[in-house]
Formats: sequence, structure tokens, C-alpha cells
Amino acid sequence: MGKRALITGITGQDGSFLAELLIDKGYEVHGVMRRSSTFTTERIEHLYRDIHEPDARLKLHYGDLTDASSLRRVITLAQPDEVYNLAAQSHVRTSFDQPIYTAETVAIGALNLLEAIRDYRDSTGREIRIYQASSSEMYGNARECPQSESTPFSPRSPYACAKVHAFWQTINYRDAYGLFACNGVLFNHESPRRGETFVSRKITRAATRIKLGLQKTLYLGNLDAKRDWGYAGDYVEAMWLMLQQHDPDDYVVATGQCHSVRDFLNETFAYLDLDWQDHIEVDPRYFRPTEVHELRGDASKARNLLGWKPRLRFRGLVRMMVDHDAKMAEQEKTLVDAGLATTQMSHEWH
Ligand code: NDP
Ligand code: GDR
Repeated sequence: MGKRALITGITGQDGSFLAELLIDKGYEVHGVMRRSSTFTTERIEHLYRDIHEPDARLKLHYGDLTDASSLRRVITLAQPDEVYNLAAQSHVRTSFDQPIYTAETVAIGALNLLEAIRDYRDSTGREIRIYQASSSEMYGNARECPQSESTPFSPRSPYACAKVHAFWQTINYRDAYGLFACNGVLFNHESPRRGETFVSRKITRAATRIKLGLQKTLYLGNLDAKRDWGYAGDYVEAMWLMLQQHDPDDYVVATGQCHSVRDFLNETFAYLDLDWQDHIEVDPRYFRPTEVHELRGDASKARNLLGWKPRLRFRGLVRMMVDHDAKMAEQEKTLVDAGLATTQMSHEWH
């Protein structure tokens, strides 16, 4: 019988790529999703089969990281071999507006899950391996660049502080209770499935709409910030590899190259034969009270011990996202021209 995996955050960017990868590898995949007044399953619809069909290998359960009882119930139902904790209020800027909710989901949520897994192991004798989605944001404005597993943390947002809590809880459950628990310290990774309020997708969505006259201006915050941007499809492989090792450990996952938001704008707009300077305005509402200026990861450990390396680089990533969003913009234009849609989007929230 194949392995079973449970993914929290399965409706998010990484959850959808990881579910795809695990189904391809023959896993039965269980996902935790939140109840919402609208459907949030767009990113995993292509993987879903009616659960009555014999080949259905994706099963969804309602649950929430802040509701410990729901996690226990889902673990008992799914009986997973591996759990990937990807659920989070993952937006750094939003974490300044909702610090307590962010901490409840990211910090206490991870602890709820670790406790549920420990109790399940103790009462059934079944081992569950766990992956915790840790983040390069934990380094903040670290003095060292590039950042590696030995770089001290210096978190600069409620989100990053909560991720540091979850990171150390994961290590403590490994040391104290012998759980096979790993932290992947992942640097920014993007894709056409990236949420539209993160800067990469915000740029590719807007630029492709500007190209077709659906939008004139894009408002952004700090253009000088530098990030190590990789491709989400590559990064979920590293998550899986961590749980296939003999011993649990923590790994940085990154490309080792960093670019500024300005570079991202250049690459995107130039590919569309546009000049970004004609369309960008800086709006301080997108500034963060404390900013992380530069992140660049050293993934030597993952390369040497997991045999992992990124396949897609910056230019290829930008072009993949632009090509995808150009199609979306074309579809939107067709609807607008036919009078079936308006061009208004909730840009002030981006
Ligand atoms: P997304 O924001 O795309 O997805 C987050 C997921 O978490 C969604 O499925 C969301 O559900 C779910 N979620 C949010 N709150 C809760 C909750 N209280 N209970 C249960 N589920 C919840 O994030 P990504 O896919 O980009 O990132 C995955 C993980 O990796 C996150 O933990 C993120 O912090 C971390 N990370 C991401 C990096 C990146 O560059 N993408 C880099 C480093 C770490 P819903 O669809 O209902 O909103
Ligand atoms: P980040 O990603 O904060 O690194 O967190 P984001 O794309 O939000 O910001 C990257 C950089 O761009 C600057 N920026 C803007 N950002 C947004 N969102 N909107 C803007 O208009 C804008 N203008 C400039 C930001 O100031 C920042 O410096 C992501 C998330 O996926 C986290 O969950 C994850 O842990 C980290 O990456 C690694």
C-alpha cells in the first residue's frame, strides 16, 4: 500500500504543488481546508476526483490550525505517514495588521499540530514524520549574507516572530519526544499560482493588464528590497526529500541569487515591451513598519545532503508568470469588451 500524507494549507500555492508531487509519487493525499463562504479550492481542482471514484487519491477535510480538536480528528481519520504543515497567515505586511491572529495560526497552530502528532504516536505507536514550513523572514536584517542554517535569526515582523516560535517548537519536539520533525527554511518562491498580493504576482498581473489597457498604474511599496526568488514547483521537492532522509534535520532552500523589486519590474515590463517607470507609483501604505532589506540563501546543505537544486532561475520564473497572466488578461479583456465584466479590482488591498 502507498504512503498517506496530510497537508495543511493544501489550498495555498505550495499545498497545491506538493499535492501534485505526492499524488504523482503514488501517495494518498489528505488536505486540511478551512470552511469559507466561497470556494478556495481553485488551485487543486485539477487534482480532485469524486471521492466515490476508485482512483480518487485526494481527500479533503474541514479543519483549522487554531482548532486543535479538528487537527486531532483529521489525523485520526487520515492516519498519515507524513504531515506537511504549510498552513499560515503568510502575508508579512498583513501580520502587522493582524499580529495576534497571525501568531495564533503560525505559532500556536504549529504547536497544536505537534501536540496532536505526539499524542497520536503515543496512543497508537505509529510514527508520523512532520515538515514545518519555516521561512527566510526569520533572518530579518541578518548581518550575514548569504544566510545559512547557522545564521542567527533576527525577526522583523509579527509573522517572522511567529515562524521563529514554530521553528524552535519543531526542534524541541524532535529533541524532547523523538519526533521525526524537520524545518525547511525556504526563501521566497513564486509561480503562476502565487497569491496576488505578493509583490511578484502583483507585478505580473498588473503589467499584463496594463499591456492590454485594463489598468494604467500599479502602486507598490519599497522598490529597493531584495529577495532570493525561486520557483515553488522546485521547492516542494525539497520538502518531500527532507522527510525521506534517515534522520530529521533542518535545511535552507534557496537559489543563492537575489534581485530587487526594481529588477523584477524591469524583467517583467521589458518582456512585455513596456517601460515600468511609466506605470509605477510608490504608495507608502505598502511600506512595512520594519522592513527586511536583503535576503539571499545558501542552500549548500540541501544540495549536498538532499541532492536538491533549483531548476528554474529568475528570468525563466518571471517569464512563466507573465505568460500565464497574459492569458488571464486576454480572457478578462474579452469579457470586458463584451460588456460582461468591469475592470475594477480591489487593488487597494494588494
Ligand atoms: P499561501 O498563503 O498561498 O497558503 C496558505 C494556506 O494556509 C492556505 O491554504 C490557507 O487557506 C491556509 N490557512 C491559513 N490560515 C489557516 C488556518 N488558520 N487553518 C488552516 N489553514 C489555514 O502560502 P504559501 O503556499 O505561499 O506558503 C506555504 C507555507 O510556507 C506558509 O506557511 C508560508 O508561511 C510558508 N513560506 C512560504 C514561502 C513562500 O515564498 N511562498 C517562503 C517561506 C515560507 P485558505 O486558502 O483558506 O486561505
Ligand atoms: P515577503 O514577500 O514579505 O518576502 O514574504 P512579498 O512578496 O510580500 O514582499 C517582498 C518584498 O517586496 C516589497 N514590496 C511589496 N510587497 C508587497 N506584498 N506588495 C507591494 O506592493 C510591495 N512593494 C514592495 C516588500 O516590502 C518586501 O520587501 C513572502 C511570503 O511568502 C512569506 O510567507 C514567506 O515566509 C517569505 O516570502 C519568505
